[in-house]
Amino acid sequence: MAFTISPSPRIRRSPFYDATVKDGVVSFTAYNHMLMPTGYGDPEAEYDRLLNHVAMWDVSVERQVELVGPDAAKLAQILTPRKLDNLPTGQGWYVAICDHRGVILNDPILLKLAEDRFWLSIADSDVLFWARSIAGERKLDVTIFEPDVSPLAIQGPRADDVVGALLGDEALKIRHFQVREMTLQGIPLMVARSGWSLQGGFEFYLMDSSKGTELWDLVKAAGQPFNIGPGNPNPSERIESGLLSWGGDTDDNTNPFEVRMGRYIDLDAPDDVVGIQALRELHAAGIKRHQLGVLFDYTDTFGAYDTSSDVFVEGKHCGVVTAHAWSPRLKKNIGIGLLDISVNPGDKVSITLPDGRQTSGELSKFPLV
Ligand code: THG
Repeated sequence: MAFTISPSPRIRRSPFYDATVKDGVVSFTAYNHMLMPTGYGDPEAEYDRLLNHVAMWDVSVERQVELVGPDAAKLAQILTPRKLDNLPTGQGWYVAICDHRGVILNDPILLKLAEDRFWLSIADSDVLFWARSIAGERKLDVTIFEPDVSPLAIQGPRADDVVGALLGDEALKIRHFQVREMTLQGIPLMVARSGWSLQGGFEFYLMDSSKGTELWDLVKAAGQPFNIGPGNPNPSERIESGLLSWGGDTDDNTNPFEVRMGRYIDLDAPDDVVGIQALRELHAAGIKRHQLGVLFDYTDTFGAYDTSSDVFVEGKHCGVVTAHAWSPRLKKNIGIGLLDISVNPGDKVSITLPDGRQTSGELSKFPLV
């Protein structure tokens, strides 16, 4: 199958688009109405850079929803069932956004930039509409918009070397999920220690989309001594690490307790938080599904699937595998299962792959390595 994507203002390009094309991007997905690179033609090398060297990822699809004004803090709290009283300025927290049913609508990083200014660094759903409508209905005095901000992730064990070379020790003092405004040769950035892997690293939130290629080239040059190369949020590493992919691992009924986000939910959050009453009830009733890793016996390398696999124990359907990948470290196919609460780590399961093939596997806790 060979096709092109028709140009459209609905499928936006990243400020790093030209640079990623020059560096050999071979595939994209769509995320937050933008093109997002998903590969540069050598998956094993891209995984190896992330685990053993350093990788640079165009993740400008992690769009920001800015809340600014007298009621910005109030709105941030209404949107998330994690108590924000102790969130310091300059800090990010991983949060859930839930609807009135307690169903997860998004799992952003909430960054507090000032007492009256926040960014929701969102996963793939339209939080802007949700936030604006809730602010309007609750009569809050807050401005909500998508700013010109595009993250570039630098991930892997040598990320500190690259960021230190670019920005000096000031940047290396930034702690986990903290964010600080800095400039790199006149390019305005928010610099954070974060990223969608457990290999460590930074995200540079570029605040001027006209400087995408310039920033990409500076990071690439500083990373040369450390074997930097292009990559993307890595499906194998994120399944090994058990990082949630909203919209892939979740469905239209998934609540935070089912997908290991219970530790980010405060049941004593204020009563005006959207979904808090439902979350209290869901918590009291107990979950019926939970998320576990799946280690497949099938050893041919998986391709990517765009649908889930069905999982059975002794002939009985007990859930689905929502994401599949080859793990070069484990030399196994691995997956993320959303499974009946009755099944447990160590259980043997039968699996029907999306293409109909039958295989078997074993369930595991996260992380898988
Ligand atoms: N960075 C930024 N924005 C983002 C993402 C990101 N927006 C979309 C998406 N990723 C949001 N989802 C997640 C999911 C998991 C994590 C970060 C963002 C994550 N989780 C760790 C864990 O679960 O172990 C640590 C959580 C914590 O320390 O609180 O890192 O990647 N800018």
